[in-house]
Amino acid sequence: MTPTSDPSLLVYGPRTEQLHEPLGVGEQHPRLSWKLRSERRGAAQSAYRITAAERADDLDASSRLLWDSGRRESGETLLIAWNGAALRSATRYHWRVEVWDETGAPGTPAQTWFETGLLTHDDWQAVWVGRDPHSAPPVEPPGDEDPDPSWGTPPLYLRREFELRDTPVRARLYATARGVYEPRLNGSRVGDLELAPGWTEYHRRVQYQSYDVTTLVREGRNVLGAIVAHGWWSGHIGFDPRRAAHHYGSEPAYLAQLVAEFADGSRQVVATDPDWTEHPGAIRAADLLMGQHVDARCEIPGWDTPEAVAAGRYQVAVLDHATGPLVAEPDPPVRVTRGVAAVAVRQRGPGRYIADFGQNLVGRVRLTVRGAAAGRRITLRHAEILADGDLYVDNLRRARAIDTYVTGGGQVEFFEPQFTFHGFRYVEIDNYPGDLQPRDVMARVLHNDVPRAGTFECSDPMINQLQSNIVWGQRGNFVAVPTDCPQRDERLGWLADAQIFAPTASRNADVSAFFARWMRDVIDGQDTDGAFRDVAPAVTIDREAAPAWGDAGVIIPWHLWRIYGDRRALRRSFGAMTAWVDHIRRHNPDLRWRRRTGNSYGDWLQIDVTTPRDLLATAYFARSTEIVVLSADALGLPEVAAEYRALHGGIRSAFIDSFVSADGRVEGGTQTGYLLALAFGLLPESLIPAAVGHLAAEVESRGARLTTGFVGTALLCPVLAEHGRTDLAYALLHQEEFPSWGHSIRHGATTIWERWDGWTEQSGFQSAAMNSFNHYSLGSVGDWLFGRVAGIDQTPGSVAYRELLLRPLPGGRLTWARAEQETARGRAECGWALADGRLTITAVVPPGTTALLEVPTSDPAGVREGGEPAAIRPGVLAVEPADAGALLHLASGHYVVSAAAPDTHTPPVSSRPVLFSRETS
Ligand code: RAM
Repeated sequence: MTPTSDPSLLVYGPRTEQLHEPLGVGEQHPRLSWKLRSERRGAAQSAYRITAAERADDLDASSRLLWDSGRRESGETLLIAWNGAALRSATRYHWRVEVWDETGAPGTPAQTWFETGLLTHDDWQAVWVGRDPHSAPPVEPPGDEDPDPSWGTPPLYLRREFELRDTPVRARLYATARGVYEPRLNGSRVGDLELAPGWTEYHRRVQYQSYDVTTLVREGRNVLGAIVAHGWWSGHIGFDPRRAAHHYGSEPAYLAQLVAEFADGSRQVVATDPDWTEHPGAIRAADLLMGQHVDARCEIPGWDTPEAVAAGRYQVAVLDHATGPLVAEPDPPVRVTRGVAAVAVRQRGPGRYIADFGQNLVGRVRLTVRGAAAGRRITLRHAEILADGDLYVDNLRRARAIDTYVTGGGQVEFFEPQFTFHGFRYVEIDNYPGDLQPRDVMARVLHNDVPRAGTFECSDPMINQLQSNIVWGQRGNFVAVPTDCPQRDERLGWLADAQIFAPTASRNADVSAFFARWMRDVIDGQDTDGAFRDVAPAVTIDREAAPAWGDAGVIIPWHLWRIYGDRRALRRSFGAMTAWVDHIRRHNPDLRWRRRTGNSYGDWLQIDVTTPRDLLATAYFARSTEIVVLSADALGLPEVAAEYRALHGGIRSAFIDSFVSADGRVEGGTQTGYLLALAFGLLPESLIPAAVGHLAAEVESRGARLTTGFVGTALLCPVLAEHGRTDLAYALLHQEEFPSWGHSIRHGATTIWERWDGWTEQSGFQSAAMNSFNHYSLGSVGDWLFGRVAGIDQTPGSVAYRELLLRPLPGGRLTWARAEQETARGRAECGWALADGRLTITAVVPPGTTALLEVPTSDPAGVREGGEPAAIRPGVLAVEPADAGALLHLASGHYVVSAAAPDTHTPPVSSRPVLFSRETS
């Protein structure tokens, strides 16, 4: 913590297109970013230089550089577009960034690389191959009951033998599937990706993956293979009882291209072509929702090696020659990121056990079986919850979530399905041979492997559990797309869920590339009238999106700009954003959004009340329009901004006329009604205090209980705290009586429930028709934990945390709280602790950024930093008195501020309200 311990400016975390050392970049002008670290106060980058070359050694040889930006006098560190020589396909590029600090001294540089994928259509020689319907039917497994035929045909085991004339110096595999696939090479699995190629709007884009296979190929005979299952392409998706055939295709297919490069620079390409064969293997059936059925007796040993016997193979059919539309996967893929051991295993009958992992999670189980005779059929059923000691599976609806393993007779056998996933805390294992030991059953957790970005903790264990539930909910629902739930027959990319949770998601992880990629699916789903769909990829629901759902198409690009500085995402989405707002305007010329509201879900899963739908809709119409104004300004389109600014003014007036009365009451009188009006700036200034009073009275009249659903909950604590009712915000946060976050935790929740009344003492389980125990939406309070309770936020005009707003909020029963946040520019931290009548705040402000730190204290004149009066300390640029404390302007660096504790009953410092609507001011 000593300010001078590391005087230098250090570059870390260099990334290309938001990713660390990506292998298959598909952009012609990828964007380069880095972060800065220094403990010296006021440290900042004053200049940078980027150099790039094809070989790392060439970075020092100026004649060999592909790009030399030269020294640029700039503090910019984010998303600088490649401006060097045109990029070639399948090529590695090394780049280095050197920086100079604000004194002109050089900092510590960083070096990294990226590799391009196949950048043009002509690079592809591969064709789509799949099962030939005219070839012989697959061999039936010996003496086994058939897997459920509704799961579709068995996965394809594809293989192709090839000869390499030499050992390559470099080999890459580019592969994808209409379905989900596991690539194989010479008997090994290639890479560690799961459920590739993910789920996109397949008619528009199929993602391919890039793998480094240099160490897996060899001179002479090789076998390239893959196992391909239905996945999202042709398996069950959503609640549509028909298989996905009705959305995409009926049978899976595969496309791959291996490029081997030899020392002399020559290349050899092996691609999917008519010479591939397919045969049935041990996986008899696999479906994302239903489960996986494996019969180990059907495994053909070494099928993906040159040594395998040739019997029982069929020639593939070439499905078509057109390869498009293939795009490089632009975001972190799905991986298994951890294993969770069983905390308890209980026997429930002969050979029947239930294992408890102590955590509701998403993935699958790895089971070890010892010494079983061949042909023993073991089933694994999954559930989030127990009822009377047995699995409660009613809430899975049509998702069966059953895996079956028929033993092959080995000494020790391992079973782990790879083409399905389940949401569960418990697994029931039936017909297990012998005693099931906890070490023989392990949960494997999978999700898009987005880098962890933040931590939050505080003195209240219940709130720490809430934060853990939020993080686990995020993990389990970031599987290919941001899903609503991971367990039942749904798992769709619901737009409202995503937009409501995005601010929290970006606290916990770097979701920049993940959301930018998904936004393309959101836009692909937009119809010619400008309407988005409720879900993306768009399946099942064929109507225009509802208020707060479709608005995600506007809110998320704006969020990517604000949090990550992703101007390109904003620019690429801007046309779709205005088209959405125009669509609402066109059908609602009186500027009250009442027509074309799709399924109009209102404040979804609100409790005991009904917030008027047209109020909610009109509030979102205003909010989306306001974001279009802000975005137009950010993109330098003043005329567009002016047009939508006028529209926004009109909607605001219409809202006030229709829904706000002269005494500050908002129609319906619900918490969410007030929250929307206050958060989105839809009240005349003079009526704000009265409206806050009505809102507070509503909450108090219920004994500090909430009534909010998906939409209102995100705003609840932020709005109350912003308007001086920290007491109520904390009372809601600490609440343990129904309905509250605490209620679910008191009843054992380890993830966020879909509904406040998912289970209650009074009524038991909610209707199984819709009752998920792992839905992140009501976890949207996480953004407030980071941004206000611990206090890491940014000022209204700031982009990518260039100007931090540190606002620790002592209150409730907390004695301390702290958060760390890897921002796009570097690590920020804010924490506070109350002890002996003093408040101590620790703050870390990344180089090149500044901070406004609000110090809530009863003695603003006595604020100290590092033990001395704050005003005389280096890095403290100014100290200003504020309402109930002091405001410190800080340069970058690490600080320890202390002050007399705040008066418990005074509202906190309110220097600059940062609610959404204030972004415009
Ligand atoms: C439910 C989903 C989702 C919600 C929609 C309206 O089925 O789980 O969370 O957005 O309904």
